[in-house]
Amino acid sequence: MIDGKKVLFSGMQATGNLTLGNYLGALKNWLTLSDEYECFYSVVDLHSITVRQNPAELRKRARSLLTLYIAAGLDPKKNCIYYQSHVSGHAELSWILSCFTYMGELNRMTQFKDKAAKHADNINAGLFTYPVLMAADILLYQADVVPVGVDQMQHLELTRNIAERFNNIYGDVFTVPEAYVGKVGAKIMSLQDPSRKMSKSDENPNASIYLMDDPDTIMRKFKRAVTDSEGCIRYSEQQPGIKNLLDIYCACTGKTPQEAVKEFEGKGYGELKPAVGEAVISVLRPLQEEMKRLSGDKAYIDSVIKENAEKANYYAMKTLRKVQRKVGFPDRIR
Ligand code: ATP
Ligand code: LTN
Repeated sequence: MIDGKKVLFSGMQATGNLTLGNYLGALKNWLTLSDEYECFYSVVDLHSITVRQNPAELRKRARSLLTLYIAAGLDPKKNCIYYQSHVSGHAELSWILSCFTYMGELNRMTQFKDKAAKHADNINAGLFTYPVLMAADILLYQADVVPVGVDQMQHLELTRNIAERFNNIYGDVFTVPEAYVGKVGAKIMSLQDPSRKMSKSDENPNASIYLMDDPDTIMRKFKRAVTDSEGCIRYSEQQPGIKNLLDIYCACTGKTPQEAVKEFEGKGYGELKPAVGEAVISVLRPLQEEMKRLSGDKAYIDSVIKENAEKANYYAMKTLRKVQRKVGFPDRIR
């Protein structure tokens, strides 16, 4: 609890260009939760280097992601928006927690298996212990709730297990967090292969809508989206391509799948696809305009970075000092 409010933590990696999946699965929920909770939204750059990065590129993307959080509507006066690398407590707590995490647990993580297969030439220890760092992110702020897409549920479950294990040994140190997965848009699929999630690291640019895509590109990608030969519009697992388009449509318009199916009754894919495109374009337009405006305001963004890193450090240190005492590290002499 901070000032009588429950705490929320979430983060995104500054790797690749953000997709509509990131927006609908994560960012959009962050906005609706931001009044109710004391929020920490991090650009998790420590996580990014688990795969090889170009330094200049990473710095640029990290800044643009931080700006995007604000452009999406998160007020940095109310929400703590900061770079993970500016708060050393993340790495310090991660080390401690890694001594309370079993190899067997990490071996089961599907994201590690996927990423290891994708980056077979660089299966580093950081990629393996990535979920421990994520647990540290969350537990450092004593977060009650963590909004994520469904793909992160396994990491959240591990975080809870680590927190409970630690608490069982040392008493009530950590708040055990709950995941928050939004009802719509929790898993947006690739436009080219609806059996895979839309991912910013997909090599095929037509598979994903990027948040900065212009309206023509968005429309073109939807028109090319892979569907099926059934020809009718139903919300069913048997038609994953159409279901995905309806999910996107609903997440952007606030309609329910039933309402959407009714709206397109008797219509063909040729009508559904541009309607989805239009819905996405209207959601992204204000975001893109705000992004352009904020990117030009260097002094403002710099001030957000500085002030919020201080705020994050304050809360992070409070937890870290407590944990260090509990495990038996010597007190500092002042
Ligand atoms: P990559 O595919 O490169 O591993 P990513 O697109 O999954 O990256 P992350 O930074 O790992 O992006 O995820 C940021 C947030 O967006 C997470 O909460 C994740 O659950 C959510 N998210 C990512 N992709 C989707 C998707 N297709 N649908 C819904 N939510 C998603
Ligand atoms: N692992 C997450 C990003 C992430 C995160 C977090 C999300 C790192 N730390 C803490 C929520 C809370 C991902 O790959 N999407």
